[in-house]
Amino acid sequence: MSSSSSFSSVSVMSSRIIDTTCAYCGVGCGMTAEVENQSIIALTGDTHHPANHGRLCVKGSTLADTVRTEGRLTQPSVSGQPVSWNEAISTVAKGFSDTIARYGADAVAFYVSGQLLTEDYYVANKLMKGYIGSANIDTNSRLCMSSSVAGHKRAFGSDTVPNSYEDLEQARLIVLTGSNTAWCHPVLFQRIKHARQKNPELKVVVIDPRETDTLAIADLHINLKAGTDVALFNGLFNYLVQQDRLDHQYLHDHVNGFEQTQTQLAGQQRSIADVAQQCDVDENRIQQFYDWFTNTEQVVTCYSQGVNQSSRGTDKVNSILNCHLITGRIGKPGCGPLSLTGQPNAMGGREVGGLANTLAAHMDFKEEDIATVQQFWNSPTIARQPGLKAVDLFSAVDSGRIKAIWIMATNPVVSLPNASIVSRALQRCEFVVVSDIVAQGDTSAFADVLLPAAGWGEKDGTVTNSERRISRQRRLLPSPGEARPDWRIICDVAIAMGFQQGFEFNSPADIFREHARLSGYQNHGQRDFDISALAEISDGEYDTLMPVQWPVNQQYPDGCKRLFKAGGFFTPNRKAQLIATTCHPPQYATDQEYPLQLNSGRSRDHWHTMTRTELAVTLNRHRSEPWVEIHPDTAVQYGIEAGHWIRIDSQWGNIRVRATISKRIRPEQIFVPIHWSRQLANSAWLGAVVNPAVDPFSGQPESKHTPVRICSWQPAWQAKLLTRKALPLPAVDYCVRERTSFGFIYHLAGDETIDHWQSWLFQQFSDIPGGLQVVTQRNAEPMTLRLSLLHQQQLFAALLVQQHDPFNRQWLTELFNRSTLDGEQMAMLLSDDEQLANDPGETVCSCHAVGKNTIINAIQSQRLSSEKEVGHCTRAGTNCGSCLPEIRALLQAQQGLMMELENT
Ligand SMILES: Nc1nc2c(c(=O)[nH]1)N[C@H]1C(S)=C(S)[C@@H](COP(=O)(O)OP(=O)(O)OC[C@H]3O[C@@H](n4cnc5c(=O)[nH]c(N)nc54)[C@H](O)[C@@H]3O)O[C@H]1N2
Ligand SMILES: Nc1nc2c(c(=O)[nH]1)N[C@H]1C(S)=C(S)[C@@H](COP(=O)(O)OP(=O)(O)OC[C@H]3O[C@@H](n4cnc5c(=O)[nH]c(N)nc54)[C@H](O)[C@@H]3O)O[C@H]1N2
Ligand code: SF4
Ligand SMILES: [Mo]
Repeated sequence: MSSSSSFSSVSVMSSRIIDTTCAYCGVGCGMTAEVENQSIIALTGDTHHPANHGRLCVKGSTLADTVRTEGRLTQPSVSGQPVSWNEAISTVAKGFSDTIARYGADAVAFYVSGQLLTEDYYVANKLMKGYIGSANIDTNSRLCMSSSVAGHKRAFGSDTVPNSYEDLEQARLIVLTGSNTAWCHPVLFQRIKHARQKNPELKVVVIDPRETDTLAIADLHINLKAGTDVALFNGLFNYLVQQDRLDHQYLHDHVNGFEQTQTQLAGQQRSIADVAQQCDVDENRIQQFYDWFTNTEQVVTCYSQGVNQSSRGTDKVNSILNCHLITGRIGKPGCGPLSLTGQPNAMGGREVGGLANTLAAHMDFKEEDIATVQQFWNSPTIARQPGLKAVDLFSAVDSGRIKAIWIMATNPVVSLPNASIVSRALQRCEFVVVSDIVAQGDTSAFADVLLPAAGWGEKDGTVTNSERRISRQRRLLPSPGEARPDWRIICDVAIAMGFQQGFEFNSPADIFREHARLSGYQNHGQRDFDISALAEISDGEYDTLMPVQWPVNQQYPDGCKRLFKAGGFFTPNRKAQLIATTCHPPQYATDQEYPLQLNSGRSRDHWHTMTRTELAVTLNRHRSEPWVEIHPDTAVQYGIEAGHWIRIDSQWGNIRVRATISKRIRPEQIFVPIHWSRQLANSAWLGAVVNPAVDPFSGQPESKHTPVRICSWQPAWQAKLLTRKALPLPAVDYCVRERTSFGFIYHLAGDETIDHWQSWLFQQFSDIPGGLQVVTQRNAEPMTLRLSLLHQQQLFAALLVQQHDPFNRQWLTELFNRSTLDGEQMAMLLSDDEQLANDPGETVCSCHAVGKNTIINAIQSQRLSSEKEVGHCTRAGTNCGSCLPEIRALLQAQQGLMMELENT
C-alpha cells in the first residue's frame, strides 16, 4: 500500500539509496541501488521486498553492468538520418494518420511488449483502441502467457492468478511443469530449495521432457513425451475421481460442469498404464505422482512455457486447473495453480489490455465493456472487436493489409516463429516505427523511424509480477542522449495525431491514477482487476508506493494474497468452469522427412535476444556459443560427436549450431536456446526454423515443438579470433561473437579454405592501427596457425586456426590484459601448446568465473562431495547461487564415474 516507510530515495553522504525492481523476469525481485555521480555503485536484493527477501539471481546481480551508453540508441532518426524529436514525432503521427485516412484504422498496428511499464502499456493501448479505433495492438505476451490468460478466462471467467509465492513455502507438494525454474525463475527456485531444507516433507515433482537443472530440487521427474501434458493431467483427474478424493462441497458450491467433464474424461486415460503409455513414462513414476497429488492437501502447481507454448497450450492449462478445482485446492494457503509469468510486466500488460483480444482493466469486447471503456475514456471512437494476434498480425503486414506498424520493446524478427516471414513483412511494410534502447537490432534494421527509449533505471513506473504484486520501478540515472520514456513518446505521438484531450499526462503517476480509476469504474465487484483504492494517490504516495498485490479496493485496502477460496469466480453464476480437454498431437507432427522434434527455451545467464545481457561480460561466460542438446543414441545415429556442428532444417528454415551430447534429453528431441540474434551469430536464427502453428484459443505459437531433420556439418576449418575491437561479423559459414573482459572472441568455421589468413585478418578490420607487428606460427600436422597482431608490444588480436577446439581462454585473456608482452610471453604465444590446451572449460560460476573443467578437476583430485566443498576449493557457487544446480549435477556425474571406476 501507499506509505512513506523506509524505502524510496534516501541520501547517504553524496550517494543516494533507491529501491526499485529488477528488469528481467516475472519473479519481480525488489532491488536496492546505491547511486553516486550518475552511476550505480551497488545493486543488491531488497531485503524488504516480499518477492525475494533480499535474494537476487546472477542476471539481477549483474544488471548494473548492462546499464551502459555503449550501443545505445540516443537520437531519433528518420530513414537513417538523425532528426529532432519534433520531427520524429510528427513523422510518426503523419505516417499513421495518413495511412488511417487512406486505408482505415485496421491498416495500422502496434506490436508491444511485456517489458514496457504499465503506464507505457496503458497509453499505447488507449491510443490504439480508444483513439485510432482499431484493436490491432498485440504484444509479445502472445508468445508467452496468452494460453494461461485463455485458460484462466475459460475456468475462472477472468485472468486471475489465485495464489501467492508464499504458498510455495506452505505447500507440501510442488509440481513444476513445463518450467525450468532453476534457470528462468531462479529466486523462486531458491525459495523452494530453502522451503525443502526447512521442511523435509515437502516433495517436488518436475514435469519436463528434458532433465534440467531444476531437477536438483526434485523428488520425482516425469520425463513425459513432449506435448502429452493433457493426458497426464486428465489421467490425474480420473484418478482423483476413482479414489474419491474430491472436495464435494467446493464442487457443489463453486464449480460448474463436473458431471459432464467427468463423463467425457472417463473415456480417456482410464488407467495409469494408459497414461504411462501415452506419455511414454515409467508407470511407477505416474503412480507416485498421482499418489502424492491425491494424498497431499497443500499442492501448488507452477507452470510456464512447456505448458503455454503449445498448439494445445490452453487445454494444457485447463487440464491443470481442473485438478485444482475438483479438489478445492485453490486460493488457500499452500495450494493453488500458479502460472509463472516470464517478463517483468507480463501481468501489467494483461491488466491494461495489451492483448488484441482484451480491452482494458480486464474488460473484453462485450457490448457493455466497450461502452464502459469508451465512456470512461470519453474517446472519439473505440475498437468494437478483437484485433489480430501476433502471428496473424505479421501475416497481415506481409500481405499488405497492415501498412504501418509501431514496434516497442520487443524484437520480433528474432522471437516470432517462422521469422523469415516477419522479416519479409517488415521489408515490405510501407511504414515501420521501432522504439528501442539499442541502436542496432534485427528488428530495428527495418525501421523507417527509430525512436530512442529510456531503459531500465532511467524511467519511472510500475510492473506486476506473477503473484499479482505491483511494484515500482524507479529512475536511478539520466537517460543517455535524447532517449525518452516510452509513455512520453506515445503521448507525444497521440497529441500530434490530434488526440490532445486523452493524452495530456504529465507523469507516470498521472497515468497510473487513470488506470486505477478505470479498474474501479462501474466495476461493482464484477471484475477481478480492481485497484481503485490507489486511484487518488498523490505524486508523493506514488513515489513511495510499496509492493502490493491486487485487488486493492474497498474490500482489500491493503491488497490481497489469495482469491477463490470461497469461490466468487467471475463467470455469470460466479462458479468456476471445468473444461473437458482432450490430448491432441501437435499440429505439425514429425515424419520421415523431419523425424526429430525441436524444443527451444532459455539459457541460465541470457535474456531473450541478448540486447542487454550480452553487455555484461560475466553473463557471456556461462555459454559462449549457441548449442543443440542431443541424445547420445541420436548422435550415434547421425554420426555426430560432442562439439561438432549440426545443421538443423525444418520446412521453414535452417541453422547451424554445435552439439552438446547428453542423456538429459529424450532421443526423439533436440533442444536449442533462443537467445542468439543475427547481431551476434550468423547461423543461429532459431525463429526462422520454428513452425508457425498456434493454439486455437490463445493464438500462442508452438515454440516447443517443430519437426526437423539434422545432419552433421564438417567445416574445412575452424578458428577463434580474439580482438580488442568489435568487428562486423566476418562473412564465413559460422560465426558467433562473444564479449570478454578485453574485447571479443569470434568463434568461426567455414567450408571454403582461406589461403591467406593474414590478408583475411586485415580485411576484417576497417581501421586497423598503424605499426602493427605480425607474429605467425604455422604447423602442417596437425594443421594449426597462430597469428597475433601486436600494437606497441601489446596484444591487439590473436587468430587461432586449428582442427580442434581447445584453447586456453584464461591464459590468452591474461596476455590481452597486459599492457606489454615481454619476449618470453611472445615466444609462449607461439609455442606453448600445453598452455593453449589447458582450458578451464565452459563457465559454470559466472560470479567468480570458474570453469567446468576446474570444478571437475577439483572434485576428482580432492574427492569433493558437496556444493559447499566445491565452493571452499574453487569459490564456485559462493555468491548468488544460480550455478549450484550445475555444480550438483557435476558432483553427481563425477561421483557416478568414481563409483564405476571403483566397481571395475
Ligand atoms: N535466464 C532466463 N530467464 C528467463 C528468461 C530468459 O530469457 N532467460 N525469460 C523469461 C521469460 S519471458 C519466460 S516466458 C520464462 C520462461 O520460463 P520457462 O518456461 O521455465 O523456460 P523455457 O526454457 O522456455 O521452457 C521451460 C521448459 O519447458 C519444457 N518443455 C518443452 N516441451 C514441453 C512439454 O510438452 N511439456 C512440458 N511439461 N514441458 C515442456 C522445456 O524442455 C523447458 O525445459 O523465463 C523468464 N526467465
Ligand atoms: N523458439 C522460441 N521462440 C520464443 C520463445 C521460446 O521459448 N522459443 N519464447 C517467447 C517468449 S516467452 C518471449 S517473452 C519472447 C521474447 O522475445 P522479445 O521480446 O523479442 O525479446 P527481447 O530481447 O526481450 O526484446 C526486447 C527489446 O526491447 C528493447 N528494450 C529493452 N528495454 C526497453 C525499454 O524500456 N523500452 C523500449 N522501447 N525498448 C526496450 C531491447 O533492446 C530489445 O530489443 O520470445 C518468444 N520467442
Ligand atoms: S529471479 Fe528474475 S526478477 Fe529476480 S533477480 Fe533474477 S531475473 Fe531478476
Ligand atoms: Mo516470455
